[in-house]
Amino acid sequence: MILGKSVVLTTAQKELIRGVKGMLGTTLRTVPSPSEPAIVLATFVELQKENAGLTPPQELRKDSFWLTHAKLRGADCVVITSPSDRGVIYGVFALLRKISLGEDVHNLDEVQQPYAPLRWVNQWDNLDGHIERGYAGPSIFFENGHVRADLQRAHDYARILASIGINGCAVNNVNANPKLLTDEFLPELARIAGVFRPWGLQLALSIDLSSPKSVGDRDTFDPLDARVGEWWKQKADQIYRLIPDFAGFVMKADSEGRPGPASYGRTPADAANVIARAVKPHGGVVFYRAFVYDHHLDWRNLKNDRARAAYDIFHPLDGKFDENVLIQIKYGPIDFQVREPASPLFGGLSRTNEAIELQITQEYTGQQRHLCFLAPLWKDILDFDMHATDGSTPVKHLVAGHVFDRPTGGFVGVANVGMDTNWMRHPLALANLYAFGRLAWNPNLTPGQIVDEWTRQTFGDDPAVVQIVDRMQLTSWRTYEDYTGPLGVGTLTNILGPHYGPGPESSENNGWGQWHRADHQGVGMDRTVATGTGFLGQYSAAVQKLYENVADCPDDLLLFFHHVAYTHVLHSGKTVIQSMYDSHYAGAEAAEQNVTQWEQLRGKIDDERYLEVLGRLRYQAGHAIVWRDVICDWLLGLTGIPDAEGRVGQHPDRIEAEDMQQQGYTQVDITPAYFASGGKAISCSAAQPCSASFHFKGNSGTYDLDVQYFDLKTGVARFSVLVNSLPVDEWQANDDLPSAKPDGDTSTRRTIPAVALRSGDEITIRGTPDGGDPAMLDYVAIHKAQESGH
Ligand code: GCW
Repeated sequence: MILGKSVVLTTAQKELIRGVKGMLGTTLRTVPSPSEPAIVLATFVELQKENAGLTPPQELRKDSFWLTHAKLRGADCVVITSPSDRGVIYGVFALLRKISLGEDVHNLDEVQQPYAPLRWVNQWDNLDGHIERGYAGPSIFFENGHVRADLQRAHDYARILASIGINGCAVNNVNANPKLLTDEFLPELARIAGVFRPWGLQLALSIDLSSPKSVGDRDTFDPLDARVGEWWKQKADQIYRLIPDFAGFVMKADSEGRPGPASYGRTPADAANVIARAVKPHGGVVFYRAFVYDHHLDWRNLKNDRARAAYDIFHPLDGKFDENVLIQIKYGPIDFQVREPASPLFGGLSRTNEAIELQITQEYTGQQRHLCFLAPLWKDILDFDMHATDGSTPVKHLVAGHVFDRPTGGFVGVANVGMDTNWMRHPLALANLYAFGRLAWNPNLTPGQIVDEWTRQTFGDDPAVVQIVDRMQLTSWRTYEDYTGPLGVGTLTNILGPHYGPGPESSENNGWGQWHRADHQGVGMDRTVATGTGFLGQYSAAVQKLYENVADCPDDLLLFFHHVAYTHVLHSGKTVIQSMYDSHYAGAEAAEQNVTQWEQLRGKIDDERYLEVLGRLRYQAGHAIVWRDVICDWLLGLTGIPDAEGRVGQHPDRIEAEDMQQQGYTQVDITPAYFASGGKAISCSAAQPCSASFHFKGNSGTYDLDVQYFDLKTGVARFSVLVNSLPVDEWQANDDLPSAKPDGDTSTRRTIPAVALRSGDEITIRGTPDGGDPAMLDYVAIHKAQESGH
């Protein structure tokens, strides 16, 4: 039964009926008035009309809800109530979550308040349907320069977001196309707002500061020019006429080539405020991104440091932003790396609203091909005490506005879901979206609690499933860090390209960033006050003290803050170089173990998801070895310091393709050499299939064969493997990895399990090129078959 009238309450009711039917098989009836025990959905005002004596145990703020039980019109009722109708939806989802987790829902009396008022996702969708740093297919909002005709997926997305308490969604890329604000386009956006509305989700837009000039009729976009202010005001009024519940704007300016206030010698506060004033009468807000830095810094100057930029620019402006502006701050000072310290800017604004920006889409953390559950990373940042005042001031308090009693504050997650049925590409990656919503609602939850909720709701209660999935998720961040970028070195990915595979030299010697400064003697960025870039001086004294001295700095962030010799001994007792070798091996090993762990779940979850995840975990385990070998070979080449365990550069179980008997294939040098085992591969440029053969020299037995090849995006090459001319496997190199070259992005492993081999057998790999993909082969590794079988 509903008390109150709105489309949101009706949605809440439908969702409750659907959820109860789906989980318990019971069909609830809707009634105008309870004559028997009922579930009542009510705004608090309406509830009090029925029973004025009902008082919640805590004050109910906007979006919060109270789950309770009461006598209404003589019947015993379960009550879900909130000051806002949106809060009732959140309450319904909370009740459904409890049911699905098997919690006792009798005699409920619980108030839940969201931690921060603004909990948004950003989508980096372009109007042509492509999503910047999106890994799960095209946009659910845009196609061919327009809003999609069919917005079913946008509606479903709104439902997902409502289920985790998200109340705003900016639908377009922060590298914003000004066309969105044109008179022609706004009605199209109103259609998206229309499918969001029943879920209490508000539409927001990313905007380009130059709009008054680029799509408007002004000859300037100077934020201090009154005609520009007038343009924004008229634009805002027009938007609110079409979309009365419009949430506000997100702005990226003076960053990575975007226009900004600097063009007119104005400040970010000038830019933010002119727009904030336009939306203010309508209750709108402006999220101004602190991701502003110079990507043309002179890398030869060791004092230059991109990490300083946000604080250097925004701290002096503290107090200059209007009350409906929030500064949207990425969690770390660089850019969503696998490990960074909390941005000093969180502690640097006391008279300005803040929001934290987290990245759900795994741009630098494996792009949803690798498993990397980010809640533990986010949680470390949210709990980190900035010592912004004498008391404890963790980041979560600061961004929610609690420390300095700010009017608002927020959590923003860059989600980038796409048209893929499972939204994120990797079936286990949806846990990151879930975790973002849960932490934005309540950052005091632990990653363990969150993942456990997610696993049970996703795969059911089988203890083996829950245990294995939870463990894999909770260890996945460390595993990914171990084989990509340990000790705070930042990721060693190709930062100039797709940010995916290893590319350790790309981040140095250019203006985009100063990262690891690795040379023959040492590695790491000296960001100390004493001898470095002075970045550490942006933190409070207490935080500075944690990191300023090499001797105290925690190992996990050592190379972020210090440049040290490879022989420097860590708290762990290992040298830097040996620790790096070891963690790359440990990480690759852990990725392999995930495959065997997952295999224990065969038959315990549906085959479709079982096989999909298995394929992804196998791929990850193979690519973790690529990462391991590229980074370890690069370090060995740079330092000349051998691995004390004798592993790096030693691969006795490999047969290099260039050493095989070749037909049609030609040998090619790979540059840099560390992208291929032995620095070489073979390539088939013939029109015919090519082949490469060798004789197995080991003892007779059962072996797993790993075939390492390059899967270029420029075509779909085919491979087959034959033992004594009998085929044992064939496959297509049809992944859409983000490179057209043989490199750390495209190097791929195919494992052929349990092949019976006798000494002397001839093994042949046949490659059939296609288009621009010359079926390149790197090596074959042969090892004793794993016990579990595949
Ligand atoms: O990490 C970088 C990404 C860009 C992104 C930018 C930003 C939308 O590589 O793709 O642009 O951050 O956050 O603005």
